[in-house]
Amino acid sequence: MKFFTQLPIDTQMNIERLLHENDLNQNGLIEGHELRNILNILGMNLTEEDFHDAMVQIDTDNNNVLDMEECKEFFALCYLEAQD
Ligand SMILES: [Ca+2]
Ligand SMILES: [Ca+2]
Repeated sequence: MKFFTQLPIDTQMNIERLLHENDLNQNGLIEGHELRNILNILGMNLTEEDFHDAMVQIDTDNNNVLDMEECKEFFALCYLEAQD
């Protein structure tokens, strides 16, 4: 959680809400189609190739599932990069 905890608390809450609202089957994991929804909401329209790269980048423990912690870190990094 090295990036996520650097965010303002309201931004942390926004990211958590976004993830939970888009965890459509409420299994605590973000599947590919759920990630697509989130990226669309954020206005990030990635190509298939970039989308695949993002999924690989998010899955930091390489177990082929994206959990909430991994997704929080990814979106925190996106947010922090957008601030520069
Ligand atoms: Ca899910
Ligand atoms: Ca994972």
